[in-house]
Amino acid sequence: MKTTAILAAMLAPNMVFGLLNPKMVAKGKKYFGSIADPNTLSNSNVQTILKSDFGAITPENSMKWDATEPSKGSFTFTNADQTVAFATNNGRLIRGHTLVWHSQLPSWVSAISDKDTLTSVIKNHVTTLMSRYKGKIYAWDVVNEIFDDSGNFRNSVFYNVLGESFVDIAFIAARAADPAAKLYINDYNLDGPGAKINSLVALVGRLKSRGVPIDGIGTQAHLILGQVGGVAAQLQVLANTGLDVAITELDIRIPKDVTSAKLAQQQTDYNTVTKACLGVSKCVGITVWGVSDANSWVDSTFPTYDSPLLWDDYFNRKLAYTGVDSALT
Ligand code: 9MR
Repeated sequence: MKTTAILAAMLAPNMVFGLLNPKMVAKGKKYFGSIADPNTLSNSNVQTILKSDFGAITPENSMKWDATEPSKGSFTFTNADQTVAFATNNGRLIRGHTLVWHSQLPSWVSAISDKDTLTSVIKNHVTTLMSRYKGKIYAWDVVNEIFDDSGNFRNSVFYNVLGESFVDIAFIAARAADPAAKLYINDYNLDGPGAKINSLVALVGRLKSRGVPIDGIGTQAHLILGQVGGVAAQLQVLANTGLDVAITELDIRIPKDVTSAKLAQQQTDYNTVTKACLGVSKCVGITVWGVSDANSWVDSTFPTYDSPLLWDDYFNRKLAYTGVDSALT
């Protein structure tokens, strides 16, 4: 190979010696992960990058209630099976996401008003999903986003019909279905002090005192450029419960227009967040919520923001990637 060809190969976007995951593992953590589902796995760049840099996969949508039990007792696993097969065939850990969540919830569940019916529906949903993938899932997000930003239980069918006991019901069923899986509560806006993180920590205390099986707290970390300074301290607050903690859905969105100065700030921010997990012994790993800026929920949900991930729209590594890499090196 000519020198120029060697240089070109070294600068190629997906060079094999990227390897964020092995570097994370060398730091004593379990994984550096990302998301996938058949719609993104169909892109060969996504597969290449998942294989080169990521050690854990969270199915982005395929394990949610609307995808798996669209009508009562009738389960569909086509997409979830494909994602699990990709992960296990490549030796990746899997974070199951998510069992009890007010969103992407079929209307037949929201219509339930009777305690016994809802209890058996939750148990059956949790048990069916976890049994299907028993032994293959490292951790499950058992309940997701159950608090509003004021720290009150969110207005959902689960809380409205069952009160706080829906959490106990879900976790107890989860432990019975797959005793080896780590069981998580997961939420967003836990990146700064306030009512929401206080409520979550207080609930974890009550669950532990009632003997409800729970292993971890996931902080989603959907962050905004330049506003990541609270992550390390809050991660430690969560770890002080004694549970494992994980950053489960990391992205750092940039207010438009994207400039080279903002991309450099994003590099700093990703470096800061990565170091936050490294600095908390209970933090087991980081999952980034997407591979490329071409496939991010941010585009449709926050149209005035852009470019939240580590690879750009064309699957070139961004400065953000270097921000993670340098924290791990
Ligand atoms: O990334 C997911 C997107 O494709 C879906 O349309 C959306 C629907 O609610 O959910 C997104 O993922 C969410 C995750 O499951 C829970 N935390 C917030 C994530 C971003 O909305």
